[in-house]
Amino acid sequence: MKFDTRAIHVGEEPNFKEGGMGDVVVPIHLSSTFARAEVDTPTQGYEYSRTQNPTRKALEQRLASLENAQYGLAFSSGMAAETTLILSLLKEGDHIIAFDDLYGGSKRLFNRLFKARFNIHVTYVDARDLNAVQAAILKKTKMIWLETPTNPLLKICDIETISEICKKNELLLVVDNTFMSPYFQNPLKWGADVVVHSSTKYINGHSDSVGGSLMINNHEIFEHLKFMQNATGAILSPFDSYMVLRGSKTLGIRMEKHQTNALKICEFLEKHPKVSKVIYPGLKSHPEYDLTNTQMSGFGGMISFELNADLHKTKKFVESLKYFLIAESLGGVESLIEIPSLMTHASLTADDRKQIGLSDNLIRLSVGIEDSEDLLQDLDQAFYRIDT
Ligand code: P1T
Repeated sequence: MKFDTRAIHVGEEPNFKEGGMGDVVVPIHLSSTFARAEVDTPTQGYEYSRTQNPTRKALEQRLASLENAQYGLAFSSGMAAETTLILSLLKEGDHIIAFDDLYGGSKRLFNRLFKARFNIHVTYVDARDLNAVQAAILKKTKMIWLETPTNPLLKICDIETISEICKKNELLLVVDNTFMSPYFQNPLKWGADVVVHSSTKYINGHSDSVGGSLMINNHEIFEHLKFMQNATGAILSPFDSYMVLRGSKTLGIRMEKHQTNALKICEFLEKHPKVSKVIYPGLKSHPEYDLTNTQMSGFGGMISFELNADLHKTKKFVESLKYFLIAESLGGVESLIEIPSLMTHASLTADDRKQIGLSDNLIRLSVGIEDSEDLLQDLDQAFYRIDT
């Protein structure tokens, strides 16, 4: 089955047996517990909804299939997936090497919870520099954590080569694939052990459900994570599982349109005299453009850029837009705009931001699937308002 077929059918095969009605869409199983006819025999394997739920199970099969993984697990948010993953696989005193540019919330979790309370230290490196990755390995290092492209600077690192470093040093490789979605990149294929997604973003795609997921090939790791998903309990609800099943059906066509629109917007921004810098993986000016073409099958819908203007005028530009809504999050059908230093990455210190090259007036766009002409016109009129 190809991607678009899997996105529609896997996990939602009609059930003609076991009292099934042949539903074309999986029902929302709200029951928190499942009665059994005999003490020793859970009905169809279901006992209690935290442990397993039919709607969530359908989604977990879908998620695994989209990432070409053996197993998928659905959580109540991307952060819940990350927390469960680290609590499951690491212990006090372990060490993580992470890409220096990550979603601000992930850094907050690492620094304020795992480092501060569990003595799990993180060394942040520019993972584009393989020597820096290698040099950061300590005796107690257990895991390398990457985003590629990163949030919000869209830095890209070589998953396959880093996975070789991991294998040689017996480290686990985790890749947060939220920005590309499983449609444009499959990190397991390049040697990652676990893929993380905030399904709040492209996978659901409609800005109406918060969720996260883990996709895995290794049976032992899966069994351990599944045990911890139940033990710690940060599961995705049946209703949200249904929402994500529904949203994920159009992931392929949405990603294509996000990308087409993003390319048109980049072309416009690159030529604009009021723009000083455009970062997008699909631009030849992107420093890792060659790697982009081997590791990913597309470039996605996220653009970061800077204006020839101070923060005051940058805010004015952002506030003058009509269709680009000022909001955190990304990957929905509607276009969103934000200033990471003031919003998604405000939890980083000014020094941290400076070190990774995140300027105060960087603008991040999540390009939606509206008509590109409307989006371009909207940007155009906002440029005129900067100086008025
Ligand atoms: O918001 P949540 O579903 O908990 O996912 C967290 C998360 C994890 N990984 C990446 C790469 C992310 O971008 C996020 C969430 N990011 C935003 C809300 C944002 O606007 O960047």
